[in-house]
Amino acid sequence: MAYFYSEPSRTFSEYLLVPNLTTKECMPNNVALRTPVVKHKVGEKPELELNIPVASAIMQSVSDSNMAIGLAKCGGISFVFGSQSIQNQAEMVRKVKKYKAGFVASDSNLGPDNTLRDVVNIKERTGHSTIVITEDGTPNGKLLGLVTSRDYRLSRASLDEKVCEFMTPFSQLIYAHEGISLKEANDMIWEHKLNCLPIIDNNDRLVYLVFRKDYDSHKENPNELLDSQKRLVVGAGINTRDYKERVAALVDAGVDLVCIDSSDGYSEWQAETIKWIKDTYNGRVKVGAGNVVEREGFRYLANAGADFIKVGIGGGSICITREQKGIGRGQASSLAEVSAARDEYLKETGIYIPICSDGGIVHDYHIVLALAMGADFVMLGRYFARFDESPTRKIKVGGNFVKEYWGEGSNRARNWQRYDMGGDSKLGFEEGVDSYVPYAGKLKDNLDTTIYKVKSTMCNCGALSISELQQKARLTLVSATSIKEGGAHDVILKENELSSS
Ligand code: RVP
Repeated sequence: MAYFYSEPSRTFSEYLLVPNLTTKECMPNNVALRTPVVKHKVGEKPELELNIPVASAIMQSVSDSNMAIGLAKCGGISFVFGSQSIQNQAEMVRKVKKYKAGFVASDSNLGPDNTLRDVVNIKERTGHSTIVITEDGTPNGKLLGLVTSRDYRLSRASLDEKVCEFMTPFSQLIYAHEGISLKEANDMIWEHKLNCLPIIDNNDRLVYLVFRKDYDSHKENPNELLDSQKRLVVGAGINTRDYKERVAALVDAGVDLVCIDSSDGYSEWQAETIKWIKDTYNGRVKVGAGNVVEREGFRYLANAGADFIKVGIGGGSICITREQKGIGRGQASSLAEVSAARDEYLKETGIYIPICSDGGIVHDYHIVLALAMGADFVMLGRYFARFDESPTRKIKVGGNFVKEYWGEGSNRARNWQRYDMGGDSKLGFEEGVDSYVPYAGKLKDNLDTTIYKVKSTMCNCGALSISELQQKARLTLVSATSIKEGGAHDVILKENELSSS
């Protein structure tokens, strides 16, 4: 006879945290959110940790190199989407690893024979007023000069004037050679009163630019997640089909860890993939697996050697797996069972395997609930899709700006490997939708507020770290009536009054 769970499947919005004593040192500034990402022996330092407990989803509409750079600067990690060619994905990873805080690849480049008209156009397109002039007009061509707004007067000059006639030529430029540290570059910027310092190689080819304002922005990101060589940390999604070639290319590009991306991870395909990665790279390449929603799935992937395990089936905002296939489980019930299984495994083996709560985070407080329920970090798609840094188009719909956001199981992404059951190489039916999310601006501005809220709630719970929260948290189920009580109620909201008048 089929097994029936005695408890209903529960999700985040059905729970609240009950405060504990807030001691005087429980202030948001004192809360540390550093959290492990990979398994480790108890008492030992994990090889990889995050500075804030958030990851961006392995999705075309969320995690490209731009998002990965933005999120790593804030202390989290992106998993660059795997539903693209191996070469493109490796290129995205390489771009993140090459990114040096403060050192930027020039995106406004022209050749000496371009005209002032081209300068005006490029300035309009990129919004940048420093234009690099290279022999072939590429970002890494031989440096011939710079054009800034101080080099021309639009009211007097002809738009047909050639760049080589008014640029500041190489002979008059202050520049530096590759290998210079950010601090040294910054000293030169101050000493020579520059706005921009070009960095060139031994053949006078442009490598990077360092801007005065970028050095300041570096200081604004004290949580930056860096590897031992001070490069940003980045992850990548893989599948259980082409993993041999894909992992090799990603490792070559410098990826810090990979994660098998699947809607249902309790499978022999995943165990085989993990084993191959562990054997081939002598355990050096870290691999996450999932997704699972209960104890057996967790134990299966733990025994297979997974470094972290993702939890959640069918809870994603764009996910229709539950409707299409009738599989899944409420995210809170899944997390409660999997974190209990993790603790059981820890007791038996002395090894801690981090778990990641993936999908269904709607409100910021859901993040604290997920952590309190045992997650070490959370993965978010919808949340990050709303920001400038996500790879999708920003458009105006009904007078409001929105960004596109589509599921990996939608016809748009056609990521059949994620839903692979070992048959034909195609997406048999849709498990995701194509949608819009409200545009929300810059990642950092939003994430700063979210993290501040997370820390504040932790203070209410008397916890200064995630592990303390997990030990101390007291969770209560809420009735439908008390959920209503939690929002503004029995008042006339001024916003509504104004908008309807
Ligand atoms: P959300 O943050 O609620 O938007 O959920 C994101 C998660 O949804 C992803 O990390 C992934 O696990 C899942 N997903 C991605 N595509 C689809 C789908 O098409 N069904 N689901």
